[in-house]
Amino acid sequence: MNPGGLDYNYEDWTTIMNMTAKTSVLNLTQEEFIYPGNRACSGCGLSILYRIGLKALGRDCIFVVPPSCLTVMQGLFPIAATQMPVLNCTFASTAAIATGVRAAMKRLGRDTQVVAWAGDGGTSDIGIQALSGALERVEDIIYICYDNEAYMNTGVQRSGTTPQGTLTTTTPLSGKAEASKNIPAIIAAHNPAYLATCSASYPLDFHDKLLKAKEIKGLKYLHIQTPCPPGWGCEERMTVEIGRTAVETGLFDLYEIEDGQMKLSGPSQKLLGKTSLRPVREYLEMQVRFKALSDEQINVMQAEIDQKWAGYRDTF
Ligand SMILES: Cc1ncc(C[n+]2csc(CCOP(=O)(O)OP(=O)(O)O)c2C)c(N)n1
Ligand code: SF4
Ligand SMILES: [Mg+2]
Repeated sequence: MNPGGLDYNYEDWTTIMNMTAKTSVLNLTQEEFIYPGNRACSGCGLSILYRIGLKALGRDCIFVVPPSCLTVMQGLFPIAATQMPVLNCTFASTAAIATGVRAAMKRLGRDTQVVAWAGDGGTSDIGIQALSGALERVEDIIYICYDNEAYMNTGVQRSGTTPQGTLTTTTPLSGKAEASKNIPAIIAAHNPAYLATCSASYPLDFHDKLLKAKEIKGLKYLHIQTPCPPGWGCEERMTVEIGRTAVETGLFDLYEIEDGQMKLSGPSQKLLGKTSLRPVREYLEMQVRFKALSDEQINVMQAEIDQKWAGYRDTF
């Protein structure tokens, strides 16, 4: 008899869990692919998804990573945190190097997954040309962009994905003047084999999207929102709450695009049944970086979200 009074053995249990479509804490592998201890800040959203993402990717994979907080978290050989091979590259070459490594694996007759994992600066600004080329050539790689919405590793400078009005060290007075780039939309315009957005607050959603990506040929792009306490101006314990609030206010949407068809996923799809969402002000007030936003700017932001969701309700 198992604890809880359920009368089946471990093998039965494993079979039942493997039959469920989604990963849960009950059937997520306990195997770890990073060693305990790394140099990420406490509360780092990236570190949540890195640990869980590696569980989905498994051991037969090689990472290609440009300069970023991820390179710091991974550390340097021989005290590297990741148990799989990591190739550090220059910003501009990430997708090109991933292309080359994948070609080399194929030449050796190996099906090793090649995973480019870059920050928003490394993707939306400096690495976008190589990524666009790899998308156009339909390279068989996974590309993950973790979006902490600034150049965090070098001290919170504004990037292409930094939201309008955000305080950063290069936009210190009234916040970033320009609108942010919608990188998933730019990637979607390339018709990738698979595109998904994910959040550090929903790690198992990311896990299962990676499992799916592994089975698809062509370029798979995952855009993951990863709150960053020092860069966003919040307490470490707020990371998951802030990520969840971004989704529940309808600001950051979780979705997949396959064969050109967009589908809202789990937590975002549930919002379709609601007549009104949590106000975006709740998300903004949790973070010091939004302190320069005026009421007028917040109202504009809210109106844009409302319009987007009115469109979703008509479409889905
Ligand atoms: C060509 C080049 N320019 C600048 C740098 C300095 N640099 C290292 S990490 C980094 C920030 C990268 O930002 P992002 O890609 O968003 O990753 P994050 O630091 O936020 O994790 C910068 C500018 C560099 N290494 N190479
Ligand atoms: S600065 Fe931000 S992204 Fe970088 S390790 Fe710290 S919490 Fe993570
Ligand atoms: Mg960044």
